[in-house]
Amino acid sequence: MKIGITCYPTYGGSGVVATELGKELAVLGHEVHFISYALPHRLTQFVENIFYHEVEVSNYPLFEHQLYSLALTSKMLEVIEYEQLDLLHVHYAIPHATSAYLAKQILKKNGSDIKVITTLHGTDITLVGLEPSFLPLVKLSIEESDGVTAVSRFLKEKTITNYYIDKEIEVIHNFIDTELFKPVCNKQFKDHVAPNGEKILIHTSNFRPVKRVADTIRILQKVNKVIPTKLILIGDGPDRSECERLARELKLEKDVLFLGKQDGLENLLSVADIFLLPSQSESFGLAALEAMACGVPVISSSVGGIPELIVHNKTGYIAEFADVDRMAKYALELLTNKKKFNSFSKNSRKRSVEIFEKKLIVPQYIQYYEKILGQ
Ligand code: GMT
Repeated sequence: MKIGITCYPTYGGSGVVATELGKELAVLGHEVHFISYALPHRLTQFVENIFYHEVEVSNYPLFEHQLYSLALTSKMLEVIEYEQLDLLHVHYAIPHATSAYLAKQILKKNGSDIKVITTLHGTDITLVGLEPSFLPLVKLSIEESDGVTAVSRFLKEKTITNYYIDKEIEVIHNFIDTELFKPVCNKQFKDHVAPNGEKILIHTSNFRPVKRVADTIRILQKVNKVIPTKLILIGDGPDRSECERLARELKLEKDVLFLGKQDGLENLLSVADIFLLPSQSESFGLAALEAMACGVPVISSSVGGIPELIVHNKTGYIAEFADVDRMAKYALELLTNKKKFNSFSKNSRKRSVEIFEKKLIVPQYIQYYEKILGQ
């Protein structure tokens, strides 16, 4: 197949899923054309069968705001026509599904067509998409897609109820390369973070309010009173300064390491004892899956699609959203019970390999492509 993929090229779960999917499709012999405003950050080296088409946006002085969505439609049309694409797979509804819808309409006018598949990832449905300025467009673009997938059962239900959409939505969970993300020994990094053998908590995200990163610092404060513990925070975003301030205010600045954006997470996650995900909303939790594949148990809030990933009391613990006391209690339970910790760590790795390995999930996308192309 010749597949066009549009996604956000920056850090963020939807871009990671789209890029890893494209890479695996290419390995399986398909031709993949990425269409975006920058090279996706996980596309780090040359891969045969993968092509990148950059969207150029006009800077015409009359336009106070850049018209990216429209420029994207034009680039989609160009790539569909010249590369003879079979289908266009867009990740994150806003604005990608709308740009694809427009491209499809233009093709129709010219007596041609392209199958469009939209994958819903999370905040495009649960947060931004609900804003009055986006809602009608998101609804239309989903309804007019030839196929729609969601990354969890939770997200599928939310889409149907929030947007009154009467359409089949296929659930295809996030996936992970368990040969890349696996338990590794990184003694140098571990000694750097915890020179006196302290326990290690870790969290990775884009520091948006929805992630509640400050909760991870409050959990550390409680755990640290019982067991010497460090907290590694990876990523950057709007809440980072506030979190740095909180760490100083709680006199934890020596125990919280802000690493900023990092590549090569697979070499860092394994040093941790527990991954924290206290999000307010989370359609799946790819970051937690990455940790689980590295054998790191996860303590998270009980929101969104997280219970589809984490099995309470087996691979980790799930607590009420914002219940920092309980999350700290769970962390202490794991950090003080070696047998339980080892079992949770083993179960986490096993679950990632047996259910969410990319070799199991990517074929679900291929089957879905074939189904939509056959309609
Ligand atoms: O919140 C993020 O980290 C980014 C966001 C995105 O769409 O780029 O992530 C969403 O998509 C991921 C991949 O499908 C999911 O694993 C995340 O749970 C989801 N984030 C939220 O729902 C908040």
